[in-house]
Amino acid sequence: PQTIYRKDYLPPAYLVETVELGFDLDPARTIVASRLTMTRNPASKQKHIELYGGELELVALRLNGRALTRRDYEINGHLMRIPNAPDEVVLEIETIISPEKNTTLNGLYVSNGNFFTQCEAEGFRNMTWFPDRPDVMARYTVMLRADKQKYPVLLSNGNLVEEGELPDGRHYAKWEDPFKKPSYLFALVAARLVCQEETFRLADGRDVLLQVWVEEGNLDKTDYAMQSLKNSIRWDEERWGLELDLDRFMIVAVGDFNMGAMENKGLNIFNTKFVLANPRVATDIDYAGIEAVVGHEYFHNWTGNRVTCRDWFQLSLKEGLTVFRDQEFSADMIGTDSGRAVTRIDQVRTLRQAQFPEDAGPMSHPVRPDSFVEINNFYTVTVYEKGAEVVRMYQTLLGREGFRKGMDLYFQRHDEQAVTCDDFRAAMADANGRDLAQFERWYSQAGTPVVKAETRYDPVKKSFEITLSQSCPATPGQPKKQPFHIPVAVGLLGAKGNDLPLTVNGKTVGSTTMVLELTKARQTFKFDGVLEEPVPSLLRDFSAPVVLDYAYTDDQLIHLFNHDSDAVNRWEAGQRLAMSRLLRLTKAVSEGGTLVLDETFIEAMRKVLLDESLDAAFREVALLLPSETLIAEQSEVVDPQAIHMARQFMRSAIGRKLQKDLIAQINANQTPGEYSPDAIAAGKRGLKNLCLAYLAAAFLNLDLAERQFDKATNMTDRFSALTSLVHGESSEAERALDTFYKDFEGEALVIDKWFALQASAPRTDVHKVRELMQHKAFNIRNPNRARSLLFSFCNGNPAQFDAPDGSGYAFWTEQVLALDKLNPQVAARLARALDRWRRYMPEQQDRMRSALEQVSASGKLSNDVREVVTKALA
Ligand code: HT7
Ligand code: ZN
Repeated sequence: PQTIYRKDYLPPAYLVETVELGFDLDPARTIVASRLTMTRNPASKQKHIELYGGELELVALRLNGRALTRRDYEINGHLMRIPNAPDEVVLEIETIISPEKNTTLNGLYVSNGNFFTQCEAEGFRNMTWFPDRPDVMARYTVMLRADKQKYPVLLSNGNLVEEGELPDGRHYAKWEDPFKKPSYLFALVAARLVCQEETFRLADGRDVLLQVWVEEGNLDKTDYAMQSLKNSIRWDEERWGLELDLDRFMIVAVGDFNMGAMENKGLNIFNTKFVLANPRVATDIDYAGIEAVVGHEYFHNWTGNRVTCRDWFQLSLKEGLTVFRDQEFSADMIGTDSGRAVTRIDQVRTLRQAQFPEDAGPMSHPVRPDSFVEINNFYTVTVYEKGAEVVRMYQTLLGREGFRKGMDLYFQRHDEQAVTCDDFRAAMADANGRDLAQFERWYSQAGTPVVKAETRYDPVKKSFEITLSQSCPATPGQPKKQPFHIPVAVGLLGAKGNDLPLTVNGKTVGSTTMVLELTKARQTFKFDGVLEEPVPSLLRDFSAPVVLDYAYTDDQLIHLFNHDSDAVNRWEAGQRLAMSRLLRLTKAVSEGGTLVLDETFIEAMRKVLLDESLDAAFREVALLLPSETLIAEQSEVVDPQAIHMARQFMRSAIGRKLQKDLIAQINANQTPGEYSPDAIAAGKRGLKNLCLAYLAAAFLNLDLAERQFDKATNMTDRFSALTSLVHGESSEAERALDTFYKDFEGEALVIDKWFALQASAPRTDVHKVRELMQHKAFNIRNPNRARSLLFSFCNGNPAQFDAPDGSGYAFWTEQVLALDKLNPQVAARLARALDRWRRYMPEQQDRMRSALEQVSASGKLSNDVREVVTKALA
């Protein structure tokens, strides 16, 4: 397979002004007609037209009215070249495709009898030959024709300009998108669907039509998505001055989808998981996911659609920025400082759980990658979540106002353009008169920087010095790194837990948190007038995506855990206390030592559990232990079974020692009455259900879980209770699983939960997973279902997946190969489960490597999977 390099970027030889598309829709044989008006691009030296095409039957190709023969163009793989074309071109193309055979869900495909498209990144070329690259932006008109009975709803981007009847029971709809867009934002839907719709008034007084389209039985699950859409529109107006630019905005839910959702202009297509919710079927986490993803896709309308990416290396330009925007949206929707803090803690957890390992593994890449084989492999936590952290750092460095000025300038300069991450950085720098040249390294250097802190208190001079030094581990292709521009937010705590005033160079800092700008390999920052020896609170609000190395004592951590005014660092102190113990316990398990958990830790946990001055949501995250993956990342050599046993030991010790308090909190955090997904109620449920889980870990009070399972009136409580019964190995677990299945047999998203819970249960081994694969409800072709069983086992049940006999890896090999034949994008994601194989014990490494080699040796591998396994083995 061919590697594509960022440095090889060339502007397109031809620009496309208008695109007229006609689709005669038929599952077996769809005819796609396209008419492109093109002009030679003065910015290009190339002389030929370049078009990309996938598996297409080419029926006709005409240039300025003349039919082209095979001698008039060359096809090389997926690239067609038409040499010696005139400056002005009208190109007419007719292709035939078979959507029902498209199992990749990339391009035009059929899901449950309906037609949908997915064009990002390069799916458009699976419908017709086209200069399918994001810097070719054109105006689209689309004519859809289909059987009226089977496909009564015909949707595409922009505005509906005409519809009517055709002979033979067919009908048509014509759509026009008034804005220039790249082909990856094209979409069509032809389906039997129903919608919830509403007219909504924008800030400028215009009325727009909002629609949420779903299958008929799901109309009772669209309220929250609609509400989230309205909140998103309002928030984008208020926070950024950005208005909806269309007269109608549609969301369509589909059950077969490779990712979460897609921001097609005016016609967002969503995985049902991020649309459908009512209290009976959706958990608090599902509700939060819907709000975030509806927001995310809507916000792309400006950050991604109006201003798009020049090439796919710039993906984080739209994704990092839009994740940052959806994070801020979710935080603002909660509204309280403590609620914001919990959302921030969740972001930090995701980053550490998924992005740090990626950055330290074989697929490590910069936020703006330099090369790729398959772009679909680069829709990663690095591009998305680390990218969002990079955007957040601009705001930390420039302040909220300065950041807003940068955003305004960005839109002013680049509306309806395809641009780069450098253009974004230039807008931020220019709007604020700042030099952000060094900040570029966040885009170009991979790896998680380590910031080492050393401190010195001088009791005579009353000064406190913080020396920060930075380093960054080598990553593939980048042995040496240059210093980053790192904002390190710090505060100092006095003995009573109060924030001390900060004075630098004789001047009082206006706030008790100060952002230090670390730009060199090593720098010392000095605070004066520090009257007592402080405990430093470093990297407040997780001000940069780095690992902080500071030799905190347990006493200092407990002080921060009890008092830090920065909630993220308060939580962080608890995580550090837990992690040091988990690592010690893991070692003790590996070496056959005795397992003990000190009272100091238990008492710290008890204190936070009982601290009524804290929101339940904060108490929940403060009591959550670092995951097995996180412990593995911090272990010198990974021993998955020891890690699991150590963590289980700690969970059951907490369950036993805090039993009475846990029961009291379960009682104190009931949420009777009508269900609401708001942060306070969700926080209470979260805390209550964590208490239930700790008791279950100690095999205690399972009757509480049983009762909650039987009585619950919402899915959060029902599913949490079921999880506790299964994890607590209750004698009622099987009955509950059966009841749950029967109650929700018709609800695909709930059945996904049913599979996922079993796949990640401590007792589920590979034989059980194979058994579940035989269940009539299992279907490997449906990505949600495949994720719920296969991914949950391979990524979410390490002690069983990494079984010493290698059975998990043999299973993984089989499933990656089976999936690859159907859906390479999904297969490649599963393939990444073995990324960190080099960190395991030698015998385990051998088994993992041989599984990777087996996949790699398969003759018929997609580029997607080939890239992942090749990099893992390199
Ligand atoms: N921008 C969207 C990306 C996406 C996607 C990418 C590859 C294959 C399938 C896909 N579905 C959606 C999603 C987003 O970030 O909003
Ligand atoms: Zn996105």
